[in-house]
Parts: sequence; structure tokens; C-alpha cells
Amino acid sequence: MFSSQLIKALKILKKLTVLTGAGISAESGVPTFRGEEGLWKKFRPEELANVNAFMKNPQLVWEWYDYRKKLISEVRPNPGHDALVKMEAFAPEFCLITQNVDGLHRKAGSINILELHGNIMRSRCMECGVFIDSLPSVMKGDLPHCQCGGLLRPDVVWYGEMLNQDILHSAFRAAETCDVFFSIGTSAVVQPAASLPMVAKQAGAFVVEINMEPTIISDRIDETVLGLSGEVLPKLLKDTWHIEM
Ligand code: BJW
Ligand code: ZN
Repeated sequence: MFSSQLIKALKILKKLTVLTGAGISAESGVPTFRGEEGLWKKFRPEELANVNAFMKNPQLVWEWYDYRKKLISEVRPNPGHDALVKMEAFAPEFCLITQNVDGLHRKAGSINILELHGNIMRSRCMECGVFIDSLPSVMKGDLPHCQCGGLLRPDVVWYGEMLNQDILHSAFRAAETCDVFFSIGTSAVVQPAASLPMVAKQAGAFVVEINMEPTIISDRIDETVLGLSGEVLPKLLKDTWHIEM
């Protein structure tokens, strides 16, 4: 399943950087965005995950987010998340970059995490910018509002919006400076996250993808391991460091 080159690279690495996407949470019961098992058969994420959709119909967008928040609050991390916690303990330096907004890596116990697209459990005031961790705040009709009167929105990054520049900078730095880079459970189509594996490759890292199916980066990296991340990652721990989960 794994090349001897990968096992060797892991055994001697100094810095491991990991990028995760929706696929790593799929086995916890959080649907993905795209692909066969893709989440929103009814809603296209492109149509809801943007500020224009929110301004046009905040009720609908909040309904989608409330539904997802409830779902996420009821699920647990899976063996894929757990294996990454163990890897963080083994790698001298480790950085986990996630596109996911579900907070499951932190729940599992990962420490050095960069949340590229925000966190669904947090809200932000569109007027004064204050962050709010627990809703409901002040409700006006069906919509949550800030003490200042401004409309609250989920603190996530929508299409067409800039990512937090400090977090993005740290993510590019982690990609440029690692020996091994994993791209796990992401279709690698959404920029700028999708550039990170290629940045790591150009900087000389051994780049490995773990996914149920090939993606648009599969031909451009060192190794693709096809399978469920919740099965592949524990096996990788066993084959490399002889850890049973
Ligand atoms: C398994 C599995 C299992 C399943 N085991 N595997 C350059 C070129 C073209 C376009 C752009 C560009 N630069 C910017 C853009 C525009 C846009 C973009 O990238 N569009 C593309 C779609 C073309 N990007 C942006 O707008 C970004 N902003 C930006 O760049 O600002 C600067 C700028 C602004 C304006 C113009 C130009 C520049 C922001 C992107 C924000 C993305 N936001 C979302 C929503 C977050 C909030 C929420 O959750 O509601 O983030 S969209 C959605 O996609 C979400 C995800 O994080 C993101 C990535 O999806 P991911 O994680 O890859 O999931 P899937 O479903 O696609 O894939 C799952 C994979 O798992 C599949 O491959 C399965 O096979 C696999 N899988 N089960 C292993 N068990
Ligand atoms: Zn406010």
C-alpha cells in the first residue's frame, strides 16, 4: 500500500505538514462538498457559500449553517483524525493545515492547527467585526444580531473572500519548509489551499495524497494512496512507527 520511499521519508523527517479537506471528516458523518457522496444534493455550496447569497437571503444561508452546526456538534473524530494526533507526537515539527470548519481536529487532540476557512461554530458581526462563540445572541426575527445591532454571519471564508493573511502566510511557510507533505481528503480544486501541495513539491518535499479517488493533483505529486483516510492513516502509523491504534 505504501512505497518504501514514503516509509523511509517518514522515519527520518524533521518536519511534517498535512493539509486536510472534507474527506477526512466523511467517516465521522460530515458530508463532503463535491464528488459522488457530495454533501449538498439540494444546495450547491457555490450558491450558498458566498457573501452575495448571504446578503440576498440571510435566512436561507443561516438555515444551512444551523443545520450543519447541529450535525457537527453531534459527531466525533474518527481514526483518521486520531492518527494525525499521534503523528504530531512523532514528528519533530508538525503543522496541520485544514480547510475544514468543523473543529474535529482540535476535538481529536491535534495542537498545531491552521484553520484556513474559519470555524463554523464561531460567528462574526458584519458591522463591528466582533467574534461571538455562542449563539443565539440578540435575535431579530430569525436572524442573530450583535449587541451593536449588526447582522452576525458565520466566521467562515466564503468564495471570493480573502483568507486570513497571517494564517495563509503560515500555511505557505509550512508547505515550503517541510520534508513530507500529506494532502488528505481534499479534491484540491479550491484555491489558494489547492496550491499548497504544489508549493511543497516545488520546495523539494515528498508529497503524498490520501484520497478515495484520484484528484487533479495526483499526476503531479510523488505518491497517491487510494482508500479511506480513517483506514489508511492508522495503517501508515503501524507500518512506519509500529503503533497500533
Ligand atoms: C475521502 C473520503 C475518505 C471522501 N477518505 N478521502 C484561482 C483559480 C481559479 C479560481 C480561483 C483562484 N483563486 C481564487 C479563486 C476563486 C475561489 C476558487 O478556488 N474557486 C474554485 C472552486 C475554482 N477561491 C476563493 O474564492 C477563495 N478566496 C480567495 O482566493 O480570495 C482571493 C481572491 C478573491 C477573489 C478573486 C480572486 C482571488 C476562498 C475559498 C473559500 C472556500 N470556502 C468553502 C466554504 C467554507 C465555509 C463552509 O464550510 O461553509 O470551503 S467552499 C468548500 O470547498 C469549503 C472547503 O473547505 C473547500 C474545499 O473542499 P474540500 O475540502 O476539498 O472538499 P471536497 O468535497 O471538494 O473534496 C472531498 C474529497 O475527499 C474528495 O476528493 C473525495 O474523493 C475525498 N473523500 N471521503 C479520503 N473517507
Ligand atoms: Zn457588532
